[in-house]
Amino acid sequence: SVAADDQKFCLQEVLDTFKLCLTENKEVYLEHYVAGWRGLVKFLSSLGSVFGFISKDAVNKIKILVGYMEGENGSQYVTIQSMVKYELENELVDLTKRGSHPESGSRTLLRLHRALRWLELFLERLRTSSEDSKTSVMCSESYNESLAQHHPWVIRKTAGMAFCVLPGRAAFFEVMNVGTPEQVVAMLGEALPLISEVYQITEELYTQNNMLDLP
Ligand code: 1PW
Repeated sequence: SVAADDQKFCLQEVLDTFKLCLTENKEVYLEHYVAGWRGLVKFLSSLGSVFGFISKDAVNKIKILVGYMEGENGSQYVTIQSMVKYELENELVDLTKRGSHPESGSRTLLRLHRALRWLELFLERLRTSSEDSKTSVMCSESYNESLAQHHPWVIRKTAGMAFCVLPGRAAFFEVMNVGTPEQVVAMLGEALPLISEVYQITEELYTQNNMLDLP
């Protein structure tokens, strides 16, 4: 049961891992970024099985990145910055169309990066929502403003159906396991600037290297 589970889910812990992401000179540790995503996936699965298809892709992408981190060139995969530099210098990235490197770390991380923007927008809506706000509406608005632009029709359709069965705001706050709604709002207020900073730094890196549209 959930109560017997010693690693009972708490969204605070997940968002805290994003705090660990930034190095002194504002690079992003891949290890903690991936750990943050592991937690988010756990959170998604606690929302119900309909989110299985969403988590499945994220899990797959996490696996790809961990494979590189634990692989023979793992020392190049310490930060997102070092990963991108290494993969570009060694021509390990398909830049314009799919070729011999369909699962580069750089293109894999870009997918999670785009999804992180969705999360940021969604949590911000949740933070500022009122008691009668609908999670399904907040979720689909955030999605349409961000990730949806990168998804084909079939995925947009499926995601839309999953949003419809999201638990209501009160149940949602409970699943987060942070405390009262006021405490959730406070926690989100602390966590969001961190997620936002990680997002911005990654976005800048990909912009500078002209890599926002990796196939
Ligand atoms: C309640 C808040 C939840 C925030 C977590 C967000 C997880 C988003 C994952 C969406 C995945 C939808 C299904 C997968 C689609 C893939 O095709 C797509 N992946 C992503 C992460 O957008 C693109 O990856 P691909 O096909 O180019 O390897």
